[in-house]
Amino acid sequence: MKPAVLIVDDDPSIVRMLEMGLAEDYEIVPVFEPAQTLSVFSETAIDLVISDIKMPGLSGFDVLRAVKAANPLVEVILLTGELPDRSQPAVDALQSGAHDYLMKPVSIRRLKAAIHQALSRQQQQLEDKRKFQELIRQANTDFLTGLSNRHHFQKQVQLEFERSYRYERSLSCLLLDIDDFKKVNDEFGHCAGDQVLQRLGQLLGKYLRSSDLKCRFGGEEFVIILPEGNAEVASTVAEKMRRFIAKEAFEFADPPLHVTASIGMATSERRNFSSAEELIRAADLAMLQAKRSGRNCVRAHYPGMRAGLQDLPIMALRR
Ligand code: GH3
Ligand code: MG
Ligand code: MG
Repeated sequence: MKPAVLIVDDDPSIVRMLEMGLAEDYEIVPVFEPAQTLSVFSETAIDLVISDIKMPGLSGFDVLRAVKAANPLVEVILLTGELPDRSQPAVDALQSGAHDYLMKPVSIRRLKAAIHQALSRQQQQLEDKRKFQELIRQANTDFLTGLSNRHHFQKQVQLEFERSYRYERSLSCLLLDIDDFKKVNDEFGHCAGDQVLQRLGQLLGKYLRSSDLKCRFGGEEFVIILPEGNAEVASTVAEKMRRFIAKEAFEFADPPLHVTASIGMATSERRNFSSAEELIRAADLAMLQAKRSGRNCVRAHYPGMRAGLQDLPIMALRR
């Protein structure tokens, strides 16, 4: 597909002349009425703009500013026929962010070279942007499960917690720990264990809402934040998760292996927790309670729970 080039000049003969010279290589969008430039630009996918500087009602600099505000990656080449001071308009144009500045009469060869260079620069910038976004994605993602890693999650959960705290909205946290996972590794090998973690990550991605935060918190632990989720919602989601995990069959074993998970949940409402860390800690305590209750079950945190567990050291509960 040819790149789309918008050409605007109040002199129709110039627009026609440039269109003829460039039509072989580019999809030309001619604008004869400068006032229509911005509406045409916003309604059409344009890769590059060529604009006269001096036009009635709208200058080339106005076009440049509007184009860059709408999409900084679209390059603009300015043209002018004025000659009183040859260098000043060029300096102004380039300082304002134009890719290039050409004097009339325009040489088509020179213009083609400028367009080629502008589009190459645009491609390079797009590629840099894509690589940068990919790096950010990788830095935020757990490579095995594709969920948020702990570092990224910590930032996300702060924001969600602050929002819920400020507006006194509910927010629930589920902490899920796979039961007897060490045995899976011991019996079927570490790669099989990795497959289990990977599949559970996919299941969480599939069954939970995109607005829920999903994180691989540690080795075989996952944490989920349900924004706007009250205790009832949390309990429904946790039970649904517990069931779909237990149902999943892992075919690397014969007969297929089933794993289970213990889930702890805690709900922040009416400012009962003062930080995200406290909320997660409460869900962790509830998860340990689920382990104590025989595993493969869901337990909710309640205000006195910490005291109830004090007689047993946490490490002992974790086995
Ligand atoms: P519990 O029911 O009490 O949670 O028992 P558990 O065996 O699941 O818990 P434990 O904490 O004793 O063992 C966790 C195991 O998870 C040990 C560790 O080797 C394994 N693990 C942690 N991270 C990974 C990983 O990335 N891949 C694999 N395959 N195993 C992992
Ligand atoms: Mg664990
Ligand atoms: Mg475990």
